[in-house]
Amino acid sequence: APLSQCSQLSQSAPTRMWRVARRNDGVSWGSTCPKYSQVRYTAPAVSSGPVWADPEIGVDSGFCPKFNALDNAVDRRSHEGTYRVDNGYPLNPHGRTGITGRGLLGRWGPNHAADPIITRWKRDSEGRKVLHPGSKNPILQFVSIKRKDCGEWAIPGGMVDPGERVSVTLRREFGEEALNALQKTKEQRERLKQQITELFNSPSFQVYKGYVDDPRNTDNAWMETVAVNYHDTSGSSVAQLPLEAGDDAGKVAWVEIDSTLRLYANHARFLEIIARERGAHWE
Ligand code: RP5
Ligand code: MG
Ligand code: MG
Repeated sequence: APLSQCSQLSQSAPTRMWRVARRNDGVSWGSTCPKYSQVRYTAPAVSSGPVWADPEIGVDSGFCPKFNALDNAVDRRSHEGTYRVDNGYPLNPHGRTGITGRGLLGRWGPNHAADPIITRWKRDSEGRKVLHPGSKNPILQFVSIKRKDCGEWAIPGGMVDPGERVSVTLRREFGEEALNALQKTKEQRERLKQQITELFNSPSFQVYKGYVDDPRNTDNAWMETVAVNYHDTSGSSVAQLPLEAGDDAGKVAWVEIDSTLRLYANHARFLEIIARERGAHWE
């Protein structure tokens, strides 16, 4: 299989690790795997001890997290049910990846994210919905960002802070990555907040909740997300927002949704669910 662009995520990580780590469906913990050789890797950015990362597990550090539980403010429960813990180390519920340790991820076990998927109908200059000539279905567009870490286009998602409500993460990450809210003055931020409040308070649709096939996943640390769709029905709220990339996003754009989309991790799958649910063009 061709190496994902995300093999360049970390220069210090051997390329092979990313090739092995790319997908881990089918290699369960129960099956014997004679050729399985592990590489242990924890990125320097993680082992240097930033606030968002756990310490090493063990007697030396005295760090022994409570897995499958709410551990102080850190939620170590999985959306996928109870995961196994082996010798104090949590095991990836989707099986082996070829890497132990945390790689680029901060938390042992599930690393919880939220993905806001903002959609609108594609419209012509008179404001009429544009139908796809093949399927005759209306075409959806969503706000997509180009990730700075690997250059792939993705949903503008981010990590849930300890104790943070997912609904807050969804709005905050959209503000940071698609509206560059972190670089705005307090007054500008307030205005942006007013502009998006209506949309984020409107009826939303939970698209997905669970494991993410993220290239950063290891045997002991993995991404999980809650993806929620907010749809601008009339084209009058976010459709008018001044998109501006910020934080871990290098670019931002309205992108048409169809089966040719190639996105980070399994994000394209989330868009397929939305297209089908809303009766939009897919293929
Ligand atoms: C993906 O990584 C999630 O679906 C979410 O989009 C993203 C969160 O990580 P960062 O963008 O904070 O790196 O697995
Ligand atoms: Mg972010
Ligand atoms: Mg992000």
